[in-house]
Amino acid sequence: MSPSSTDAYFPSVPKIAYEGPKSDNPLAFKFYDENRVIGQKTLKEHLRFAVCYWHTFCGDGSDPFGMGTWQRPWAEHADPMDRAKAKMDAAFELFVKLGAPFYVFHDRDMSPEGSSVAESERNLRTLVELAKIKQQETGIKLMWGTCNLFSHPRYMNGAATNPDVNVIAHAAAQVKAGLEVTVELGGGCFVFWGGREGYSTLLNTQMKREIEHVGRFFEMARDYGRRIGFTGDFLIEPKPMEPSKHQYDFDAATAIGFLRRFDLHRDFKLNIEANHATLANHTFAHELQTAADAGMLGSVDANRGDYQNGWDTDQFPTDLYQIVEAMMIILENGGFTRGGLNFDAKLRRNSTDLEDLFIAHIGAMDAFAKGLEIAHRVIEDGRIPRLREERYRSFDSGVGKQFEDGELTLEQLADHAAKSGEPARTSGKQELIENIINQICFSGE
Ligand code: XUL
Ligand code: CO
Repeated sequence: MSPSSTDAYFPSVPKIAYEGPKSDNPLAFKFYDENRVIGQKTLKEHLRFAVCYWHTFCGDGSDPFGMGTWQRPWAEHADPMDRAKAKMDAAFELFVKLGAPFYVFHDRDMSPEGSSVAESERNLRTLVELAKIKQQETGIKLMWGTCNLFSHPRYMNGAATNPDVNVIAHAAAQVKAGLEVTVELGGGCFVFWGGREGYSTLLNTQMKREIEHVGRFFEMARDYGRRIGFTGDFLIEPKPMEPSKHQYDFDAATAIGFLRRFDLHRDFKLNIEANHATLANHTFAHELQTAADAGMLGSVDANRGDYQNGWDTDQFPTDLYQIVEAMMIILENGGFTRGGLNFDAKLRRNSTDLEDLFIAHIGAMDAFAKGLEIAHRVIEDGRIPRLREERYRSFDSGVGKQFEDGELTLEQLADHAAKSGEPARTSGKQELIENIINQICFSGE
C-alpha cells in the first residue's frame, strides 16, 4: 500500500515559505513571494510555475554510462501500479509543499504500460481518477498533458513518422487516451514533443512522406480533441536532435512553417524549451521571440543547457541574464494565458538528497521571480524599448512608411537611394543597452 499522508515522502521539508532576500534557509524562497504584485498581476499569476512529473518523480539519476544514483522511497514498491500510486502521493506532496500551482505529465509517467492497449488505458484511467481527487483536494491544476511516444521499443523508428502504419496506430491509441484524460483533468494544453519524429539516415528514409504523415496525425489529433471538447492549445515543442540525429520540428521557425503548411496554425502553438533552443544554435530569447512574433508562444519549458555540452543537460534555470531577456519577451507578448513556466529540469546525478528536489525548484522559482521583476523594471524604465523603437524611426513616415505599406516599386526605392545619397551611420548602441540592463539588475528597487 502506498502511504496517503501528505507528509510521508518529504517529512523533513515544511511548506516552503517566502522569507526574503536575507534568509539563509535553503528551504525558503528569497524572491518568490507569490502574492507580490508586479504590474497588474501577482507573481503566481505571471509565472504560472509547473513541476514536471518525469524528471522529478520518474528519474533515477541514471545516464548512458551508469545506473541510477537516486533512492526514491516511492519507487520501492514491487508492483508497478503500487509504485505509480506512491509516486502520485509523493508528487502531490511536493507540489503542495513547493506551492507550485500546476503540474505536467506524460501518460507513461503517471501509469505503467500494460500488456495491451486496453490494459495500458485501464492503468492510466485508474491513476487519473486518483489525480482528479488530488487536484480537487489541493487546488493544483494540470497545465498540460502529453504522451510518451519515444521510450517504448516499438517507437524506435518513430511514432507518427514510423514507416510502419501499425506503429502509428499505437501512437494514435496513446494520443486518443492522452487527450481524453487531459480533458478530464482540465489541462489547458496538450503537448507533442517528437523525440523520434526524425531520421537517423536519409539512405533509408522518405522524408517527404514522413513529414506528411506527422501532419496528417496532428490533424487527426486536433479533430478528435475538438470533438471531445478540448478547447485548449495544442503545442509543438521544437528540438533539433536527440534522440534522433535530425528532428523534423528542428526549431521554432521550422515548426511554424510546418504548422502553416498543414493548416494547423489556428489550433497549435509552440512550447519553447531553453535547452532545445541552445541545441539548435539559437538563444532561448530567439526561440521565444520567433514564437511570439508568429502569435504562437504557448508555453515554456524552463531549464538551461551547458554551452560546453552538445546534449540536453536539462539543468534548473538560474542564469539571470537569460531569464531577464526571456521575461521581457514574455511580458511584451502579454504574458501567459493557458501555458506557463514548466520546469523540465533534472537534478545532477550526484545531487542525491531528497531535499535537493526542493532546493532546485526553489532556486529556479526565485530566479524567475527576480527575472520578472527586473524585466518589468527594464520595460517601465523605457530606455531600452525606446532605443529599439528609435532604430526604426525612418519607417514611421515618408519613404519608409510607403515601403512598409507596399506603395513602392523596387525602381522607386532605388531612385530614393540616388536622391538621398549615402545614409548616416547610426549606432546600434549594444554596449549602452547591456550597461542599462546591468544598472537595472544591480541598482535594487
Ligand atoms: C525532451 C523534452 C520532453 C518534453 C515532453 O527533450 O523536453 O521531456 O518536454 O515530452
Ligand atoms: Co521539454
